[in-house]
Amino acid sequence: MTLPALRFRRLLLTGAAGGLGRVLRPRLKGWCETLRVSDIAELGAAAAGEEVQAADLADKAAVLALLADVDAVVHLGGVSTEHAFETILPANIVGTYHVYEGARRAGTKRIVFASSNHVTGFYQQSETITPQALPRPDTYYGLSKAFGENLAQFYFDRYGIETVSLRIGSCFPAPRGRRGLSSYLSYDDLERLVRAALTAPVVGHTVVYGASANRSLWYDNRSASHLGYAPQDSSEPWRAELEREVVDPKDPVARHQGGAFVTMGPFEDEVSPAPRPS
Ligand code: NAI
Ligand code: 15L
Repeated sequence: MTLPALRFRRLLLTGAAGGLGRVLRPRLKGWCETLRVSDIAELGAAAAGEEVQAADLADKAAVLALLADVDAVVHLGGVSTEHAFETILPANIVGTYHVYEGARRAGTKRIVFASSNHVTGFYQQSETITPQALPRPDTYYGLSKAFGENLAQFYFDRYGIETVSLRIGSCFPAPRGRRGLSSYLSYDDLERLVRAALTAPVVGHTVVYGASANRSLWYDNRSASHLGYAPQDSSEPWRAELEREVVDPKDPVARHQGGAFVTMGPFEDEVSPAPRPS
């Protein structure tokens, strides 16, 4: 893949120990002089051109220190599936606020925020939606991502910090289940999307769905065409296999874009801390 010209002095990648963080960590390195990687989970040793800086997103002082001298952020860190509100709150809501406050104080110009398709998970799979559709979060997790998007809008309107909020579909090595025929995002298309989000000249606060060029898409991304994101992969190679999966069309999991998330929880009695990647 052709990389953009080197543009950044220091890029920060949060959630660098997670599934997508591990995919992006080596790919982002070529786009900056220094890549600062952060997580609460083990990150391993710093490679050439890297700085490793552990931080709990809920710890304000640690996150403010994380943003020092950072030009742009790829913010992936946080709880990435449904949990009790008490688990989501510190990592995703308070934590994302800390990232934006750190960016404001450090003069950081742009943030690429890993939002989620679960901001709009209660739309039907029969509907095609745009990033401007009214949010219909399917979980506390989806609500926390809607908050992050609102935070991004506020920090742009008030302080001029630009954000691209990526409503990522399902980004794994291969689609998982029939729903993945529509929601699948390949790792290479994720890289293309993040590169476009970081390098498009003017983005204000742009919301875009993160999916590959799947034949059966639920998303109309035309309002984000200024990003220049052009997916090159699709879920088509898995179609025959995934279409063998039997689904009950009356099942809410099969009817809604959010899939299984629409029936998850509640997890009131959960006492465990934020999950770690396996
Ligand atoms: P992941 O769960 O593998 O990685 C998230 C990382 O955040 C983990 O390494 C975890 O240790 C870290 N983290 C959690 N709480 C933290 C805290 N309090 N302080 C610091 N770090 C903390 O998730 P994945 O799949 O890599 O996703 C990355 C981001 O993209 C997440 O924000 C997720 O919500 C979002 N996303 C991912 C999708 C996917 O298909 N993989 C789809 C939609 C959104
Ligand atoms: C997400 O937001 C999650 O982070 C990811 O683990 C998947 O569940 C994905 O959505 C999905 O909808 O497939």
